[in-house]
Amino acid sequence: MTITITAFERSPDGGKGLARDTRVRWALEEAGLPYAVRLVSFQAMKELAHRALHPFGQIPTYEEGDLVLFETGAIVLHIAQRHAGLLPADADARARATTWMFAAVNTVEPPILELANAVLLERDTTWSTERLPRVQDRVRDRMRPLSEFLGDADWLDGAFSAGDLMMVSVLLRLRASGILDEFANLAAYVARGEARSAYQRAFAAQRAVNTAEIKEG
Ligand code: GTB
Repeated sequence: MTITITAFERSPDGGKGLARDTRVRWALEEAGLPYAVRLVSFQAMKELAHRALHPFGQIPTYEEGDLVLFETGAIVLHIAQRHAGLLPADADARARATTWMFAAVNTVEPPILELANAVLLERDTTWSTERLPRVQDRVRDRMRPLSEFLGDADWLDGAFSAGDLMMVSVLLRLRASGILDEFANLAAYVARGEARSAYQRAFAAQRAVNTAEIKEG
């Protein structure tokens, strides 16, 4: 059955792979699944046709026959539960890998998003300079224990899993701030994720979209 995802017609990051379709592409590549991509403009995302797929008018979405999903955590979990390569066979290890997926989107990603918003949207405010260090420290408050937990292991819980895929995807957004490099083992962990051939294919696919010449008309 054909899998179709949606992605930005043109990502604001110009192809750095930070938009969330990259993590879905990565999961599909890890699972060896072919997929199609429907590109949507910011305007189209807010129209009824897209909101029938995504109530909040965002990307990515995931269609597989009659099944329509949104939320990258749910999409990656769906892929991982039905295809080999992203979750361990042992039931307890599967539960732990799923826990790391939730930790990535629920515990680690929120302060990283807060930081991105502070930098992108609040720079012109009078209180930005005062607030920014506090927001950065809230990110460090998550990075420190994560770094301690990972230690010198390659992945969070044994072999690479969907938990690592989500965590690396979340941490990638932190690179530009310099905070990722304050934690050498986490920077190396992210680099290990990016070095995977499945990630490379996912990254190249989204980059091709975002660096292609814009067609007129
Ligand atoms: N929790 C949802 C999920 O995980 O699927 C969040 C989905 C989401 O935030 N989607 C964003 C979106 O559609 C794109 S990824 N935004 C448009 C809107 O809300 O109107 C977020 C994103 C956008 C741009 C960059 N960038 O340029 O660096 C990075 C990440």
